[in-house]
Order: sequence, then structure tokens, then C-alpha cells
Amino acid sequence: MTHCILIGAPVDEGQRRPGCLMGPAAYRTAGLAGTLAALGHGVEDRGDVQPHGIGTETCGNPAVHHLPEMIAWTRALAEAARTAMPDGLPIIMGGDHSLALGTLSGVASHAAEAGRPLFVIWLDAHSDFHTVETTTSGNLHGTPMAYASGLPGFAPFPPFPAPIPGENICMFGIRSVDPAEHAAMEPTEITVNDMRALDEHGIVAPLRAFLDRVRAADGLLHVSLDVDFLDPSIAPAVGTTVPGGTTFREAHLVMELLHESGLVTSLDLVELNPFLDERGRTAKLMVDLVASLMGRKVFDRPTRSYG
Ligand code: B3U
Ligand code: MN
Ligand code: MN
Repeated sequence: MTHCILIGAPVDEGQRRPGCLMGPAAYRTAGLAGTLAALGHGVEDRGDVQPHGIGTETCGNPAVHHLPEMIAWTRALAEAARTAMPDGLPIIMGGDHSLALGTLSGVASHAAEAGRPLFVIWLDAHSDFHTVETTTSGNLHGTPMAYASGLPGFAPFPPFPAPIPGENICMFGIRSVDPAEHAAMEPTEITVNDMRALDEHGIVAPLRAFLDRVRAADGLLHVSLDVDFLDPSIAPAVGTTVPGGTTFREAHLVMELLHESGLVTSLDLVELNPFLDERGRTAKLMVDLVASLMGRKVFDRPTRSYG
């Protein structure tokens, strides 16, 4: 039994398609808390985080929008995630992916305080490896992985508290990477399982290999699940659909393996835009994926160790 801490993060400013701010309400409406409780977990809903003290910061990239709002969100969400970590498993209900600027900061601070390495699994069509300087869209939801890697080019954001080494980052589902992101990731040790790799090797072997490394290092594991990881045919409620995403079965399998590993210590649910949904099907699918991650299964099998 895990103590699950639901944290609403109605962040909409990291991209230009209004609607992600309704995400937390959609997860609550789709029954996330009840689903977790039915699996035997403790559930606490801490309500929605709000940004406070929005400043007047600027940067040299004219494309960037809502910079002061995003800095305020980052501070508020970092604090919410850091203080939730000792109490249980925070599940951050987004909100667009810029919320991960804050959640990764908070989780990284906690990991540093606990003296344990932090690992990240990034489930996304995009690598989100722009900096404030390189983004051409100006959408800061395309930046959190570069921020967490400690890349320069993030002034005037607070420096990332404890940058995450590339060896500790594993991406799945990637199929849309801009040239600047490609160049920035090239020298890193990040494992990028793009769709080409998943088509060839499947999703199980690369995921198990990474989980083995997390286990061996006694690491904390943050999972960031972007709705566009999924194929748009099963998950239409996202502003940045990219064809060729993961299937229903692949996505559940990832979640089931994550559950079996027993390693996940925090989770972001991001980019759900309920305004684009069809009768709540994407919200419900995301809730079902969380259920698989938290132990829903058809048959009980003995927990296997892959280490
Ligand atoms: N790389 C592009 C597109 C993008 C990134 N993240 C999402 N879309 N969701 C950008 O705008 O940075
Ligand atoms: Mn993303
Ligand atoms: Mn994405």
C-alpha cells in the first residue's frame, strides 16, 4: 500500500493552446482518487498549486512567452513536490509539461537531501530539450529535460538544484526532436528510445535494462508521462499530437513493468487538454494507466526481480 499524494498543477502558460488548466479537474472527474483507493492505496488530495509572486523577468529570446508566470510556477511546484516526497508518492496532475520544471526541481532537491541519486523516465513524443535561449516556438513546455540536465541558457530561472546526469535519464516514445534539441542531446549520455528503437527492440528490454540500473544504484525514480506519448488515435486530448505513438497495449505494459519494479517514487501526468477530449476518453485512459502503474492487473503473478 502506497500513500498517494495528488497535487493539481493547472499550468497552461507553457504552450499556446488553452485548456491544460482543466487537467486536474478532469483527473478528479475521471475518478483518479477513487481508482487508487480501490487498489488499496492511501489517497490524499492536496488541491491545486497556484503560482505566487509573479515577477517581471525578461530574457533575450523574443519568442519566449509567459516567462514570469513560468518562473513563479516553477518555484511553487518545486516546493509542493519537495515537501510531498517524504510523505508518500506525489502524483502531479497537469497542466502542460512546463510543470516539470518545478516538479523535477523539487524531486531533485529531495533526492539530494536524502543522499540518493535521481533517475527520470520521460514518456513523450518530444525530448523537451530546448533551453530558454534555443526554443523557437517560445513554448517553455519544450524545456524541462534540458533544465533538469543543468544546461546553461535558463537565466532568469533559479539554477536547477541538483542537475541530473544523462546516464540517469531514459526517454521513450520520442518521434519529434528539433535540430537544437538534437545538438544539445548529442554529447549527453541520455538513453533515447525513439519509436524506431521501440519498433525494433520492443519496449520491454530497454525499460528493464534501465530499471535494473535504478535498482542497482538505490535510486529514486521520477516518471513523467506526456499524453502525446500515446498514439493520437487513442489519446486525442493533447495540443501537440504526433502520429505513430505508443499503443494502448504498449503503454499499459510500460506501466505494469514500472509497478513490478517497485521503484517509482513520483509521477507527472502532463499535457491533458480536456477541451480537446472526446467524452473524457483520454482522461479515463490516463487514469487507467495510473491504475496499471499502481498495481491493477488481471492476474497476480509473483513479483519478479530482474536485477
Ligand atoms: N519541440 C517543439 C514542440 C514541442 C515540444 N514539446 C511539445 N511540443 N509538446 C517546441 O515547441 O519546443
Ligand atoms: Mn512533453
Ligand atoms: Mn510531448
